[in-house]
Amino acid sequence: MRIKSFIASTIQEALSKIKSEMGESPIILDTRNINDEDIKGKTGQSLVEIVAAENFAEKVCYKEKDSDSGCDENREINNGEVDNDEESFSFHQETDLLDDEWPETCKEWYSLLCEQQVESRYAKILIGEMLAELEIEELGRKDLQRQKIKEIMVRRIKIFPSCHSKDKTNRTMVFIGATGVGKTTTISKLATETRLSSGNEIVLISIEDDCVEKLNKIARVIGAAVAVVTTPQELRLVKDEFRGSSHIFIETPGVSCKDNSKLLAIKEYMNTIPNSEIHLVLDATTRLKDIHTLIEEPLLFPIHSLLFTKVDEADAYGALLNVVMKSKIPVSYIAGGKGLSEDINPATANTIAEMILN
Ligand SMILES: Nc1nc2c(ncn2[C@@H]2O[C@H](COP(=O)(O)OP(=O)(O)OP(=O)(O)O)[C@@H](O)[C@H]2O)c(=O)[nH]1
Ligand SMILES: [Mg+2]
Repeated sequence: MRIKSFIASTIQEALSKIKSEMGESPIILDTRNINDEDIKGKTGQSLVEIVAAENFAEKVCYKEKDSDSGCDENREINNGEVDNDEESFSFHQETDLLDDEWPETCKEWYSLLCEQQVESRYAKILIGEMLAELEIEELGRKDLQRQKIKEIMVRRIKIFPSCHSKDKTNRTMVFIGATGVGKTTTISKLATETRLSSGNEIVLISIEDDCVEKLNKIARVIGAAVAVVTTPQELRLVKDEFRGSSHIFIETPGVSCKDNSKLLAIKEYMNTIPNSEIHLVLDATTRLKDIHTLIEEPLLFPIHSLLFTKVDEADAYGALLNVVMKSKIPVSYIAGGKGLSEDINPATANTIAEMILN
């Protein structure tokens, strides 16, 4: 569906412009006088604005006569399930509205999303889909626009299933990420929560870390075992030794995603513990550009989930969506708080979408 605003000196003039561009029976969505506070024509005369949409039914009939494939294309835009990959978005973008033809409310959504640091191309994708999916009579309703944008975000945000799983045993969770993003704090929170809710045996393992003070402290409080390993072989031995434990939490040394030699060293460790969940810990306060470089290059080993920390300190949450949309990696947990035993929750797509839209 194509919607466009037409401005002219008189209604008749605007209607004739609309008909020449959109055919004999366009759908009129809105009309208004542009008054003194708004813009005026060159000579100062008042203007009228008409927002019109192409009459899709008319277009389909016309296309049916023309070619079958054209009809399929239109049916896909209006009725088809929207595909989840980015190419389908550019399809909508190309065939539907251009940004400067968006209704005013869409421009407001675009600004809000950009303020939240949603990358502009993703904001355009969300709005393009929203326009394509709303019925014509729904287009003027801001509440429905919000609901639709949220729905589209929710479809895009994949959630790591194990964090909601009822089967809470036999998990080996590895936490990888840059220095200071909150790996130890996150392990402390999850270990405490697991211990309190299940009472199961827990082991905290630190790789190549000579200061495990924080882990030791939390282990004493919750009654967990702690081990420090300095070689992949040691890691395998420790893991075997504690194979009866229900949860093994492993902290890796802080690493930048550009530091290939350190990543290779971590990979050696990962090779000795197949079937582990590898969580990439990301600080939600990291600026959009920096967070991108973290996932720009494919890592040397698979990342199973993204885990966001420090949401309590972030002033915008769009970066979460950017990373999720770009990487297509599911999100496991969202943490927000310095406390060692609180403020961590399994992620839901709904929560992330609300964080951005609020
Ligand atoms: N506000 C807030 N602070 C956090 C959060 N998670 C961690 N921190 C703080 O961030 C700092 C670093 O946390 P750590 O857990 O030590 O980070 P790390 O990734 O283990 O750091 P290294 O082991 O040195 O790589 C500490 O001051 C934490 O209190 C969070 O969710 N919110
Ligand atoms: Mg640490």
